Amino acid sequence: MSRLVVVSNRTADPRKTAAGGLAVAVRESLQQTGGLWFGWSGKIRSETDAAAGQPDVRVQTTGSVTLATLDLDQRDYDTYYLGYANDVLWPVFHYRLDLANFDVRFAAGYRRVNQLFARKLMPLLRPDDLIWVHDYHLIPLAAELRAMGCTNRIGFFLHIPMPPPLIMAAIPEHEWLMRSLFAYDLVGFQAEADVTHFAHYVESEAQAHRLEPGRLRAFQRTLRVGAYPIGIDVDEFAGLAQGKEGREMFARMREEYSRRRLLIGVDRLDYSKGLPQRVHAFRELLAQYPENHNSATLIQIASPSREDVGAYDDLRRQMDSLCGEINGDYGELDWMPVRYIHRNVARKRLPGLYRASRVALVTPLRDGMNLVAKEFIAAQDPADPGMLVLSRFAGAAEQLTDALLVNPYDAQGTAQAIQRALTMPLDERINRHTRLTQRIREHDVHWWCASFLEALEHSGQEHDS
Ligand code: ADQ
Repeated sequence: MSRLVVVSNRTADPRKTAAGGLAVAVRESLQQTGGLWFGWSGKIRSETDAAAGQPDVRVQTTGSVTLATLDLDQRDYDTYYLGYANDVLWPVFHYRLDLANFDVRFAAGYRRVNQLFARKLMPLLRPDDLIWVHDYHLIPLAAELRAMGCTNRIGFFLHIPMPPPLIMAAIPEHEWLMRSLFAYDLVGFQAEADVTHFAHYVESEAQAHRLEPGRLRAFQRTLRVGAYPIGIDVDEFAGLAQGKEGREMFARMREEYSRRRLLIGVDRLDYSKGLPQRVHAFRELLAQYPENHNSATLIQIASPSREDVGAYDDLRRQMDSLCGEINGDYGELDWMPVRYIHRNVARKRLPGLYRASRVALVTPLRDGMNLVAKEFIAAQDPADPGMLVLSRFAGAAEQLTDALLVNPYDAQGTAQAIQRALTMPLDERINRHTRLTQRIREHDVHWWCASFLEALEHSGQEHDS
C-alpha cells in the first residue's frame, strides 16, 4: 500500500486532541495508514535566520507519523498567509467581495510560498507516495510539484465553499488558480453545490467538457472531481459526552440553568459564521415570543481567530456591543439573555455543553461544511434530544435535511424556527434525531478519508500536455 503524504498549511502534534476540523480529519487519515505530514510550523523566522538563506525542514517521527515542518519569514507570513489566504481567498470563497483586499504583492507571496513548499517537499517524496493536499492555502502546490518533475498521484480537498463563477472571477488571478487545480488527479469538495460551481466555472471560462459524471476535461488535462462531505468520528464524540469532563459539564450546566432553556452556539469568531445575524435573530425571538423572557438563554462561545486580520477586530467590537445591548434591554437581575464568551472551550467539555442545550444555532452565512452541527447531533441523549437550527448556506445542510433549515439573513424567519425548535414535541425530536444520526454515521470521518483516498488511488491523470 502506498504511503500517505498529507500537506496542509499548518501541522499539529498527531498525539494531541486537535481542536480544528482539518486537524481532526488529518490526524484521522494519517493514523489509519501512517505517513508524512508536511506544513508550516506556525513559527516566524528571525531576520538573521532569514538572511542566512532557505529555511530548513524539521523532521520528527512519533509512532507511525512523521511530521515535517518549516518556518516562514515575516514577509511570507504577511503576504501568503495574512494577505492572499486570509484577505483574498477566504473572503471571496465565502462570497464576501466587500472584505477582500486584492494586492499583487499578496499573490506573489502566495506563489512564492507554494514554490517553497514544493521545493522542500520534493526530496522527501517516494515514487509511490499518495499525496493529499488540503485547502485554499495550497491550490497551486501540485502545479509547482509537477513543474519540478513530480509524477505521484496528488489529490486536493477544499474545506471551504467553492463560489459561483462570477464571484470567483473577481480574483485577479482566478484563471491561474483554477488552471492550477488541473495539475491534481482528484479535486474534492464538501458539497454537490461546490462541484456544480467549479464545473460551471471551467465550462464558462475554460471551455471544459464534462466527460462521464465526475470527470472534467480542460487545459489539455482530465480531472476527476467529486463531493466528499467531511464528517466527524461519531463514536469518539459520543464517547466524550460520557467521559468524566463531558458528564461534569453536563451536570453543571443542567444545575446552573435548571429553570432556563439553553441555546448554544460554538464557532470561531469569523464573519462567515453569521454571529451578529444570530444575535439579531435571538433578539427577534425575545421580541416575538415573550414567553421566552426569563427563560431562553443563548450561550455563544466564539474562539479567538485570526486576530491580526482587520475584519476580525470589527466583528469582535460588533459582537460586544450587540450582546451588551440585548442584555441591557431584556436582562433581569437574575437572568441574562446572552452569555457571550470569547474563548475556546476544551474539546472534552464540549459534548456536555451540547447535551445540556435544547437547541443549537449553527447559522453561518456560508460554510464549507460545519462540524459543530454534526458534533451537536452526536452528543445528544437519543431519548430526549436537542434540536438543530441550521443555515441552509452551510455545506452540512445538503445532508442534514432533518434539521430546521433557515436563511440566516432573515432574522424573523430564523426566530420562528428557533421557537419551533424550543417547542417541538418529544416524538418529533426523536424522529428527526434518529434520521440525523443515521446521516452523520453514514458519512463519518472514516468514510470521508477512505472514500477520498480510494478515489485518488484509482484516478490516473492523463498527462498529455
Ligand atoms: P472551521 O471554519 O474551523 O473549519 P468547523 O467545521 O465548524 O469550522 O470546525 C470547527 C471545529 O473547531 C469543530 O470541531 C468545533 O468543535 C471546534 N470549535 C469551534 N469553535 C470552538 C470553540 N469556541 N471552542 C472549542 N472548539 C471550537 C473549516 C471550514 C468548515 C469545515 C471544516 C472541516 O470552514 O466549513 O467544516 O474546515 O472541513
